[in-house]
Amino acid sequence: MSASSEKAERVVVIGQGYVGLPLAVRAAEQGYDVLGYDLDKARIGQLASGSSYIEDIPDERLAAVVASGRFHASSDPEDLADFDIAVISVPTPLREGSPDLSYIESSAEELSRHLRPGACVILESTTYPGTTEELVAPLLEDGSGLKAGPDFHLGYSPERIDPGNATYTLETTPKVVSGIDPESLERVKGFYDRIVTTTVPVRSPKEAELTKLLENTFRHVNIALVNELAMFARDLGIDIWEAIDAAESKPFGFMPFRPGPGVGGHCLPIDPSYLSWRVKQSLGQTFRFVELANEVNEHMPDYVVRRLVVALNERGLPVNGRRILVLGLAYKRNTGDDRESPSTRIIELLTELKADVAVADPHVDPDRSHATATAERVEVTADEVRRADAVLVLVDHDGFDLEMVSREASYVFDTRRCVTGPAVEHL
Ligand code: SAJ
Repeated sequence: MSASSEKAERVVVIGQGYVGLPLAVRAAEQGYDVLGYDLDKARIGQLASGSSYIEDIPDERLAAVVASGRFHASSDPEDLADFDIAVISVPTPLREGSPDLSYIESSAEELSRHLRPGACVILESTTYPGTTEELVAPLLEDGSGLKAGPDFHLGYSPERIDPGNATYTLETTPKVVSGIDPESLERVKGFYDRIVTTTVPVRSPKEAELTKLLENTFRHVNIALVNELAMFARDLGIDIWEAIDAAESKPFGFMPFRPGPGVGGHCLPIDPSYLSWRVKQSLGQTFRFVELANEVNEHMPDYVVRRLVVALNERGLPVNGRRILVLGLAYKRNTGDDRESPSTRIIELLTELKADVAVADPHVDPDRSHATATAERVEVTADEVRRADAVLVLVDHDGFDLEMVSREASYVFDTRRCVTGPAVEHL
């Protein structure tokens, strides 16, 4: 279909976050008539004015599709009417350790009121295998009186957005696609073939749902492996960092992961638990790798604090009243996202020990921080470093002047092996 000759297909993308907005903008650029839908009215206002709050979408790209008339933003559910293709890209958090699919449910219910014969619904949110067919399909059918398959297409395609990754973008990252029947798969694949370079069809939504969880559980388990190994290697007097660097020289059969202060972000601390929950709920079995990985990774903040306490104790300094300069609030380097960041737990623990905690992170906007722990926010100056009894490096942001830190600090505990010097200890 040429964009000029026939009426553009209408696409609605529910959820305009780090997944939904790039998809909506790309679809508009590819000639679809796109509605970016989100409940957050402030976000909608920003989008309508061409102001992007997602680092992967610069204002210029957003403003161009707004000006083209192919992208509109709305929080009014009535604007979901007449869609040909609807994509659900809403959060799937954990609530007390169990999946919370309430955003998917409300999105499906909203869509069902506007679902027409021949339309297509695609779920992108990360969730346990079975969600598309056992939860979303019935909600769409109940609200519309239509039948998934014969009356409308339905499929699942996991998101693989890595915020800030300039190499692997939405367009250049292969996209796994699926449908509840061959016609749905063909329709879902056809949509993404216009959005990304490579699509990867699988036999059903369950395989696609599991693919995403496998990808992130693989990382979570391997990070836990090196975290547990780091603790043992320390007690055995072995440099784990050097061993990992050496193992990385193996050109096949090895993939390096490195120890850290814990695992944060919106993916790894959450996605694997969707898998273990499903196994428990459906089979009554315990997914031991996930449970163990959670246990090890969640223990790292306690381990980091204990190492710091011991180091201060060796210098005759009780933690109580000590000035600790924490470098890094974000969950990983060069990002401003501090969701589930281990830094939060570490700051809480140090505060409970009555340390005088100061935090520096140029990437994390204090007004948008999710950190529950309150601590003084400072710049990383030589004065602040000299004033501290210990500098605790939790995130290896490129913007930190680590040469100065190494030169001026009386003691540094570096959990990312990004600082060297006589006063520096590594995790
Ligand atoms: N981490 C370690 N050691 C490692 C790698 C990560 O401690 O060797 C920690 C990080 O510091 C962070 C957490 O784990 O706190 C998660 O790090 P991550 O590198 O997995 O980053 P995420 O959570 O942003 O993962 C995303 C994922 N992308 C999607 O789910 C679409 C993941 O699949 C990507 O592989 C990853 O980005 C990436 O490669 O950047």
